[in-house]
Amino acid sequence: MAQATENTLEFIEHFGPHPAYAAGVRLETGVEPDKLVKTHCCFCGQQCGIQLKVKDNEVIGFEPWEEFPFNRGMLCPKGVKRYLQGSHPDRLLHAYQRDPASEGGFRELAYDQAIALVAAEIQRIQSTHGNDAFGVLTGASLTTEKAYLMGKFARMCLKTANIDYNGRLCMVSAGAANKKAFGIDRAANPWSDILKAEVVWISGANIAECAPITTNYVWQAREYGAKIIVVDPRITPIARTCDLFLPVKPGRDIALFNGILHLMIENDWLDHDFITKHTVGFEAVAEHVHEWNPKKTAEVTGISERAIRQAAEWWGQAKSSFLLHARGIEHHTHGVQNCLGAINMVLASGRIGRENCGYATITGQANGQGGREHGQKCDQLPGARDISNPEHRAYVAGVWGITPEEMPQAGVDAYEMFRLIDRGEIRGLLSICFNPKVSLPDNSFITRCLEKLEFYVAIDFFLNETAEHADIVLPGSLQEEDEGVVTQIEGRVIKINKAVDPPGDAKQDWRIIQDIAKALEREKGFTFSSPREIFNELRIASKGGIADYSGITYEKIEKQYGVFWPCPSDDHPGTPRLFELGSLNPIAKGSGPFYFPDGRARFNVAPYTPPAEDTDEEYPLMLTTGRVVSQFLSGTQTRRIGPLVDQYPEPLIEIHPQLAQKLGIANGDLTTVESRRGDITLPAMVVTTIRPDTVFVPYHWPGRKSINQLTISAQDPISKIPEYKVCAVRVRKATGNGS
Ligand SMILES: Nc1nc2c(c(=O)[nH]1)N[C@H]1C(S)=C(S)[C@@H](COP(=O)(O)OP(=O)(O)OC[C@H]3O[C@@H](n4cnc5c(=O)[nH]c(N)nc54)[C@H](O)[C@@H]3O)O[C@H]1N2
Ligand SMILES: Nc1nc2c(c(=O)[nH]1)N[C@H]1C(S)=C(S)[C@@H](COP(=O)(O)OP(=O)(O)OC[C@H]3O[C@@H](n4cnc5c(=O)[nH]c(N)nc54)[C@H](O)[C@@H]3O)O[C@H]1N2
Ligand code: SF4
Ligand SMILES: [Mo]
Repeated sequence: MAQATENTLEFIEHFGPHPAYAAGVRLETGVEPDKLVKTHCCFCGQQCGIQLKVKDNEVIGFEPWEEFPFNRGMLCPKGVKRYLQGSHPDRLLHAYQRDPASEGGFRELAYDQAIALVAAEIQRIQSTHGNDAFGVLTGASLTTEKAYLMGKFARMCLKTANIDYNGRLCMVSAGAANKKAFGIDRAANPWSDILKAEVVWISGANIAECAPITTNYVWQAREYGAKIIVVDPRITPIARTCDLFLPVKPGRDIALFNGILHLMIENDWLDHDFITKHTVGFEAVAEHVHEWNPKKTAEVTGISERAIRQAAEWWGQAKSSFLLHARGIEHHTHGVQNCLGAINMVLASGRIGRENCGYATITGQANGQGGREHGQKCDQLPGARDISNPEHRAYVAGVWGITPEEMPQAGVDAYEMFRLIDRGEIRGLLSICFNPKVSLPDNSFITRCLEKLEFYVAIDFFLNETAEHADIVLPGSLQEEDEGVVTQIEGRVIKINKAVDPPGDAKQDWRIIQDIAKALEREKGFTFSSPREIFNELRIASKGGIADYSGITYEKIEKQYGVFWPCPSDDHPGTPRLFELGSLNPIAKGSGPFYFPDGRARFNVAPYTPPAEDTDEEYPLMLTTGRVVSQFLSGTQTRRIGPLVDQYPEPLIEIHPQLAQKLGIANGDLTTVESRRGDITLPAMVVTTIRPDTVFVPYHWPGRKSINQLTISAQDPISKIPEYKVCAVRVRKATGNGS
């Protein structure tokens, strides 16, 4: 490793030191707090319970919150260190206006003046080019109240169709597949159903690094004797302790799911009673998977026939099971089909809707679940309603006090919005809680688009890399500076509690949005005085929808440690497990547990197609991208937390020793990876835990360290998720200083 350290240092010199090391953060040692606030972690979708230690309006540390049932006091490194971001010197305390003559390219501006400028520019652009010429990009780290308000703000105040959110890069493939198969988009089970499952199947999820508390559930299942099956091109930490590892070639998961179903049918490992009574479409799927014999499946997936047969045997014969997947199968141009393939396997087994029998996608962002339910998606209205459905439009318009005709129709997805910017159809943009310059694929295109905007306003608590292109930056709030609900990984609605006030001129995000509405003289509908008021309207707006929150209150959440939706009335306790046989749902009106008029789940034929950009002679290797445990998403927050930076300072290229040797690359060597869109030079990390035909790079860094310079902007035709998990590249040892 000596060489790795040396080369890494050389690399750091090349790119300059980390701002995180400059942070003058006050440490918690020996200070007695004024109060402890029970709340949740601000980072991933598991939303671990945590108690924040507060002294003099500053979060100075944490205590475990052992009673919170999901994590029982456990936290991962990010949760432990999150308190270090609040007092970071980069925290935005004022509004800023772009000014190339000023240091850092921005000058401070009075908050009210900034709001007035934003309103004037919105008015100018919309009156000249039409309402849709102003776009809104939002995020799923926002509380559900804020997410709801953003959807309402775009449709009712700005009257633009063009709003979408960063969950477009995250949850939409699973969401679309769940809707197609079950009629509802939520984890089917609480995580306690993992504990006694006989088989736990994990596809494309690096749970030990990305859903660390879930690892504990899986390990407990193993203690009870469960067999753990992991499918990933990399031997991730959870794969190191699994019973069967299937090293799938990136982009080939449907073939595997179809191959397993083929063997289930061949061996009659099916729940015929469940299939007959509670599903439709099995015959067509059975016919389709007929061709997916083990030989063909092995050829396409790169997994041995023996391992495929073993997996099918364990899965097929189990009495109870839980299938989990995450972005590894979803970040694909056939992400929806991948998820449908997984669901087919679950439905054929009949193991869903029962104790210890479950299925879920692993939600990513803090409010990845709640953020995808209440109307910040381009085609959606609150309660997971459909913006193109006349009844849904009429209901929500009624709650908002407008006519359905006044409500815009569906807009376009987040990536397409950039294409519209490129074509001059969108000229102004407001972004909140989104860093597309780092997180979208082929991001040199995104940078070009940002420079084309006539006007761009960003709301954040740090100046993220996208906001560096803004004309106006407004200082928003950190999670601990506001209250509201989020919905975590299991579908449990929980409450974020306020620990401190926003510092300086920083404001709670919902206040900023309402200030803009007021400056536009379109205040009607935007005069809420608290998140609770917004929540109470959201409850009504969601009533009767699939994501029905109408029976949830802040008090009920506190009393029950969260409430699982749907919760359609005040006396309803919530619904931890969906699809229980004998249960009814609002759509089925008496006939069955799935969310369709006939109460039955749908099998869907999931045909295999290769990735959008397959390998060839010129670009013979596959690049896949993802995460490391100590960094979060585009890194805006975690790259400012010194101890997390120390844990994994720079992106590294994971490469197998066989490939490294062939290319003359040693561990730590600066190495160049090149795709048709761009190149990157980083130190190599030679590991035996990756397929020799694949390289992996984490994506949490900006600029020349951003792997999204190389990724492809091809999207799934249904969900519009980008294909982050596979594109074609070539790899070589870097020449000169690596630039
Ligand atoms: N530490 C940390 N935790 C996080 C986050 C973070 O940024 N950092 N982000 C949160 C968010 S928003 C999300 S979406 C989740 C993401 O959680 P995960 O989806 O678990 O994380 P990823 O690293 O994106 O990808 C998961 C795995 O997919 C594998 N993979 C790549 N291609 C394929 C393929 O074709 N098939 C299969 N089967 N596997 C493949 C990768 O090798 C990787 O191990 O994590 C959440 N938690
Ligand atoms: N190559 C590659 N790219 C990927 C992925 C991958 O696996 N590979 N994964 C994709 C996935 S799954 C995701 S989810 C996206 C995430 O991509 P982004 O959403 O762009 O990443 P974030 O870092 O969450 O950016 C959110 C911004 O919101 C700010 N923020 C956080 N909370 C709040 C809040 O409460 N209020 C306000 N005002 N601001 C807030 C943060 O400071 C940050 O600047 O990245 C995607 N990009
Ligand atoms: S990042 Fe996720 S696993 Fe880690 S403490 Fe926060 S919520 Fe828990
Ligand atoms: Mo995500």
